[in-house]
Amino acid sequence: MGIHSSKPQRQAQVLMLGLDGAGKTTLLYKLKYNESVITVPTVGFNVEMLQTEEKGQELTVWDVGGQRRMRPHWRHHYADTAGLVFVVDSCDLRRLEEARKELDQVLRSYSLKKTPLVVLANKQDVPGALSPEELSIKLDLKRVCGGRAWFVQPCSATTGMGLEEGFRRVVYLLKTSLKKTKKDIQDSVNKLKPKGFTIMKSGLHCGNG
Ligand code: G3D
Ligand code: MG
Repeated sequence: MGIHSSKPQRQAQVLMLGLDGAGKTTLLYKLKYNESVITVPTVGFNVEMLQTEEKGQELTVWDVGGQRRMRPHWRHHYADTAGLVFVVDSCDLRRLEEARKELDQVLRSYSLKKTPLVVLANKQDVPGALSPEELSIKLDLKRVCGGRAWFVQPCSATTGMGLEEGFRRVVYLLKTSLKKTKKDIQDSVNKLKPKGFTIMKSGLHCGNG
């Protein structure tokens, strides 16, 4: 991931949202260039193409500023969005409720009704970070995700842990019909590369409606 292909076969637009400070810009550039960048609050957006291992599938990832004044602009990106990534700072307990409300609001949009969602439980390198299971409860994912495929991926934008798995998961959900069972999702996770086993260690937090 992160390398441009000369002949992309397929392209999908992924919208990456989350509160300011969640780590969106850091993780985008870690994935793209494997570099740790010093970020400033994103005003407007960053957009990068990511090449995946999935038969030339290319993702255009939009990292839209998460500051309060930027959030009303999120909806301008909904129409063309095939997959949604919501990044959460797993250590910022104080703002989890704010994150939950924003996610709930985003998912209520008619344009995103069936759009699959991957929640990136970021900053897992920090001691005390909430686990994916704790986050799915705090964000009330089973309820707010109704009718869509979703998955929670633990990651760290600083170390790179879990980032590729998270975006591989996006590709998988884009291609998987909602009728697929949890068992199918579990089987596919088992087939992921060894790095993906971190998902298994902490349990599988996903749903299909
Ligand atoms: P945003 O784009 O979602 O607003 P940024 O968030 O990417 O700008 O990151 C906000 C701050 O969180 C940055 O620190 C960044 O280095 C830090 N950060 C991002 N991801 C991680 C992570 O996985 N682990 C840790 N420990 N820190 C992370 P500063 O100090 O520049 O504000
Ligand atoms: Mg940013």
